[in-house]
Amino acid sequence: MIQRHNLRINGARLWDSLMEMAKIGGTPKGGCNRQALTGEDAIGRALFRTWCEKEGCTLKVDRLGTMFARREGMEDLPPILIGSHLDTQPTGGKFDGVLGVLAGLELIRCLNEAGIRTRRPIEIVNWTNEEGCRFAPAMLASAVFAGLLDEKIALDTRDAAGFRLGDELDKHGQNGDEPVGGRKIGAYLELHIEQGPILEAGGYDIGFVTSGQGLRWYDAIFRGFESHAGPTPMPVRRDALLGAAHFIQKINEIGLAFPPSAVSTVGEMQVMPNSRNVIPGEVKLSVDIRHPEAETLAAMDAKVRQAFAETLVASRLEGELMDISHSPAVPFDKDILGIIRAETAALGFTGRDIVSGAGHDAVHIAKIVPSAMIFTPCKDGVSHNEAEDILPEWAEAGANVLLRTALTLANRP
Ligand code: HGY
Ligand code: MN
Ligand code: MN
Repeated sequence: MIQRHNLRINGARLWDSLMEMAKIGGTPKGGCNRQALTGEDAIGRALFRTWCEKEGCTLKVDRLGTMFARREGMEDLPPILIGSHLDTQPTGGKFDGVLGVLAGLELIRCLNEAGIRTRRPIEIVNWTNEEGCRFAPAMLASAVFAGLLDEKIALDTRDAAGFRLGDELDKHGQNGDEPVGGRKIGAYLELHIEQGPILEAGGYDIGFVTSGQGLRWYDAIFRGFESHAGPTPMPVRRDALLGAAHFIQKINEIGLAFPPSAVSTVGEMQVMPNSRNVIPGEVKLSVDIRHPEAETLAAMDAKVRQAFAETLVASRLEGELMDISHSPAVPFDKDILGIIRAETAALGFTGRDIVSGAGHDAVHIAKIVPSAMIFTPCKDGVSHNEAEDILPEWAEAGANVLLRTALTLANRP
């Protein structure tokens, strides 16, 4: 039997699996459109299931469709969960989320080849609806698993076309009967691309993710008065889109007001009736603000509410500002971080501490289970873009650190 310290993942096999999965929902520009609980997502899930069952894993699926591929341990102890998400943005990349799920699968393949049995069971997880682009909020299933979001609210969430998440689970045969959460877990590990420029720019192989930054999502609705673009005099107009434009400018100013870490984004907007010769009567848009510190995020939140109120008055509009989600900043487990740092050094890789700018399922799971994340660099820091790309050696390095960290955790009493 190969000794633990000589164990390495098969980088070529991991890369092949990543490229195979990337074909599902593949876009002409080389990205992926495999949005949560679409037909493409169902095909990707089926491929993941086939690969896991080929490795002798038993698949459990919970009521929100999250998949757990279990490899039994020698003792019936709470499992080590390793995973991320297979769903993508509409113009997503090949690696966001997918790297973490398939590196977990590669870890199982590697243990099977080496004939290594761990004390604890290991489960590879594919969390449903991490991205939040189709069904808000993001990290929806892991939030319910962690007891942070009500399961029924999650199932009743609708996408922009009005499709209900629970119905989409049924339609694509993705609903399971396992309870969502409520069971003991030993630890959670998530390998993910950084989705920012720091590691590549610094020439680091690995990111030691110390915490996930806090984020708040809102929906804002502005209501004015639809009328003819020709005869309606400018002074009497109540133009919802003009008010929204002022608000978007204010949201950007809030992101700039707390340098260097604050960020703010308006990513979605629907204009009604969206006709070129009708003054827009209603506009609905999304707001995403983030910061690593709770008190600064709170200050940004207050400014969002103030900007909204001021916009309604200045533009003579009505409207609502709705809270969609609040994921507080969360520190990851220091003990596991220590193992990640040690294994990185033992493998001869370089690494540095980093705060996650993006949200991840680990951010929610860390609230109930000792959790940690491992980052790999990504080219030019680009993600949530079809050009997202990594080097195979980055994937291999990250997966080897994941393997050895998982082995340590899975052999603890
Ligand atoms: O929004 C995020 O940070 C993640 O990609 N869901
Ligand atoms: Mn992700
Ligand atoms: Mn993402």
